[in-house]
Amino acid sequence: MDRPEILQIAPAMPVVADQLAKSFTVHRFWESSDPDAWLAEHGHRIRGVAAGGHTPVDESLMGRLPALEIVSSFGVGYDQIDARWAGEHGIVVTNTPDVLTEEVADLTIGLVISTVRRIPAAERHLREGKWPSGTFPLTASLRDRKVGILGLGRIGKAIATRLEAFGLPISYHGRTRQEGVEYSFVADPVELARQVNLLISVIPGGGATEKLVGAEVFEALGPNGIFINVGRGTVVDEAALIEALRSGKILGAGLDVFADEPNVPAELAAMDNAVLLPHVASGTVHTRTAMGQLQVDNLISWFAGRGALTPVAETAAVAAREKK
Ligand code: NAP
Ligand code: 8YV
Repeated sequence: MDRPEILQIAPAMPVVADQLAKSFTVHRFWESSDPDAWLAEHGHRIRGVAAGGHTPVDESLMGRLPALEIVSSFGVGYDQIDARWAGEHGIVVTNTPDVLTEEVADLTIGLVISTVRRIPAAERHLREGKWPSGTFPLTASLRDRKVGILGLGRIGKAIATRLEAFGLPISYHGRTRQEGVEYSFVADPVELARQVNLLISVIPGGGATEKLVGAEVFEALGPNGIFINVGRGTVVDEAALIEALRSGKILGAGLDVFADEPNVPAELAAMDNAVLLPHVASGTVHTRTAMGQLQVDNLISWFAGRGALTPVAETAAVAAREKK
C-alpha cells in the first residue's frame, strides 16, 4: 500500500524526523526553492502536515492541499494554525497537551523567583566583580505576594499547585469559572490585577486574547507588582509593558514569550527590572521528546484508521466524525 504523503513544514527533532521517515513519504517544505510551484505540482497528493511550533498553517497553505486530512502540530499552543478554517473544511488539527504541563510550570516558578529576587542581576553582580565593593541590594519578596493567574487551564493549575506550596493565596481569571478548584474566580482581568501583586499570564494567543494585558492591567497591578508571561507574547501590549517598567508603574516582569519572536524590543533587553528568556519553558530533552512523540503518534494513529489522539477543540467534531 502507498505510504501517505506528508508535508513537513519546518525542521524537527531527529526523534520526529526519523519516525516520520519510517511511516510516511515526507516532503521537507522549508527546503523548497519555489513553494508556490511545488504546491501547484504536488499539493494534491499531501494528506498530512507536520507543523512546527511557529510556522503559520493558514488558508493559503491548507487551501492548496485538497487531500489534506490532518495537521499535527508540535506544541500545545496552536495560534499559528487556522484551526477554525481547518475544522470547517473537514481537516483535523492536533496539538501536544499534557506532556509539557509540569515542565512549563516548573520553569514558570523559576522565572517567578528569578524576577522577584532578581537572581540574574545578582549573578551578574558577582560575575562582574562588584561583590568586593558592595553587597547586592535587598530585593522584593515572595512573602508578601498574592497571586493572580490569567488562564487557569492545565498549565495554570500546575503553576497554582506549586505556588500553593509556597503558602501564597491564589485567584484567577478566564472566560469561565473552573470546576473543582477553590481559588477565587475574578470575572475581569483588570480587577484581578487590582487584587494581586504577582500576575501570571498563561492564556493562549490568537485574536481573542490579543493585547488583553495592557496599560489598564499594569496600572491596576501597581508599583509593587510583578508580571510574568509564559503564555503568548501577543497577549501583552508590549509598548504598555515597557512604559510600565520604565516609569515604575510596576516593579518587574519575567517573560518567556514575546509578540514578535525571536525579536525582542531593545528597550526591554536593556531593562534591569525584566528577566527575559528565549521561549524555553518546555525546552528540555525529556519534554520536547515527549511532545515530538505525540506529534508523530497523532499522524500514525490517524493514518492507521484509529483516529486522532489529541484533536484541538475547533476540530473535535471532525475528529469524532472521521474516527473509523
Ligand atoms: P489550556 O489547558 O487550554 O488552558 C488555557 C486557559 O486559558 C484556559 O483555562 C482558558 O479558560 C483560558 N483562556 C482561553 N481563552 C481565553 C480568553 N479569551 N480569555 C481568558 N482566558 C482564556 O492550555 P494549557 O495547556 O494550559 O496551555 C496554555 C498556553 O500556554 C498555550 O496555549 C500556549 O500558548 C502557552 N504555552 C507556552 C509555553 C512556553 O514555552 N512558554 C509552553 C506551553 C504552552 P477559559 O476557557 O475558561 O477561558
Ligand atoms: C514550544 C509552546 O516551545 O507548546 C507550546 O505552546 O509554546 C512551546 O512548548 C513551541 O510550541 C515549540 O516550538
